[in-house]
Amino acid sequence: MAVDLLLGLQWGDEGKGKIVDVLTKDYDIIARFQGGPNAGHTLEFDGIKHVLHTIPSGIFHKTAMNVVGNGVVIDPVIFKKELDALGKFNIDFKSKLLISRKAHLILPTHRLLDAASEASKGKAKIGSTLKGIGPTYMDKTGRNGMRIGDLELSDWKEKYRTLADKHEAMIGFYNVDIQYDLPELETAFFEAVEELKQLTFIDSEEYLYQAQKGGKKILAEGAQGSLLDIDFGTYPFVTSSNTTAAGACTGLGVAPNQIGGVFGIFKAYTTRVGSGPFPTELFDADGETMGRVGNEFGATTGRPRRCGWLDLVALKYAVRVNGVTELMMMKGDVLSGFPKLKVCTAYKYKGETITHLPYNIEPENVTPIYTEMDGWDKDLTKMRSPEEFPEALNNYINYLEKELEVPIKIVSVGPDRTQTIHR
Ligand code: 2SA
Ligand code: MG
Repeated sequence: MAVDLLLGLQWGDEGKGKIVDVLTKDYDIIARFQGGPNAGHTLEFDGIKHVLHTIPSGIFHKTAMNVVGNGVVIDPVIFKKELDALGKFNIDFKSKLLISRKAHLILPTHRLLDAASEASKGKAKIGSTLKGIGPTYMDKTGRNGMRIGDLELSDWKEKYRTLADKHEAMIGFYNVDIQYDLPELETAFFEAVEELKQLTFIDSEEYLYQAQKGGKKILAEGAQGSLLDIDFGTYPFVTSSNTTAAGACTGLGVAPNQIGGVFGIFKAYTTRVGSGPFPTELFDADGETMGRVGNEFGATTGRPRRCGWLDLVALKYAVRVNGVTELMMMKGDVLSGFPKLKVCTAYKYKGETITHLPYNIEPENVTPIYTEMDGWDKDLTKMRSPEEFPEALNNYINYLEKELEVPIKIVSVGPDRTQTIHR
């Protein structure tokens, strides 16, 4: 059985959590392969909204196993909070959640380093979620990190102390005013580690290999989006992991020839949270409407998300980098009521019209060129089949399919599980 992938094609918040939750009934295992508590995956069903950060979005289903892969970075303190929230809903996470020994640990000092780095950059800051993501991946690639498997060793606290002391010295180098009480942070950390140790640690690449060989269906769940990829995103305004399809191979130990479907999720418009270039960003009433109707606030930090029209130049790039085989369009319902919709089909770049994503997409280098389409005013949120779609929505979908050369198989018309239409 091949491993299917589900990935965000924009700057994150496309609705991956919702779709994984919807698809889980068809899978035996859901596996996260990168990112960590910077992610905010929102799921809604039975009138309740759940937000997951590190735990895979298959956790609410009875039978599916959920694997936190080696490519993920884990903050025990946030993880414990997630577990506590699941406990309140009587979710038996102990038997359904497995953690890779090779996943890296976010220490309290990683969070402090993230804050110090951001403070030192002033206006040029990345706009990170301040969860310690960058410093933790730096320690991973710098070969200094601590992994989940270390917690099984008797000397892990010494290893912790050495690394945390080094971090403290580094914080000093930034020369910024960061207030913190490390002993207090460490008390919470050590407590949370004890809770984490109650869970099952595994060699996840071996587990997934055997599962796959035994005919189990596996879905890899991406976090953030393709334009935040450390290599292919809008560097340096990116996250510190590979959010694109290749990241699933390195973040789970799945071989490239074992990848099956690549499901790419995008919003019918575009959002971005944090700093960095965003060619189709709107600063007018239309952008404000998208943010308000779409309830565009960071699921982890609560920050308002920047909003703009759909950018086909960027979307085509993401479709190619990931090898997307099926598309899923989210939040079409938010566009109801716009008389005209714009889609960016090319950029004006250094006096030329180009249709690929160039190295520099800052506003001074790139001006979007739009195609205008008719909007629709019908409320989509109660619709349950494509036959009910207004003609203008069908035109929008058909146009995107033709441009992207990939079928749009799911259209989501609201946050709830039931508001998911298969085509
Ligand atoms: P980081 O924290 O080092 O990964 O931040 C680096 C950049 O990546 C962006 N980023 C995100 N963008 C969208 N959604 C994310 N998750 C949360 C959500 C974000 C939130 O689901 O809403 O609540 O603010 C996410 N995580 C990281 C980040 O904004 C930086 O631009
Ligand atoms: Mg999110």
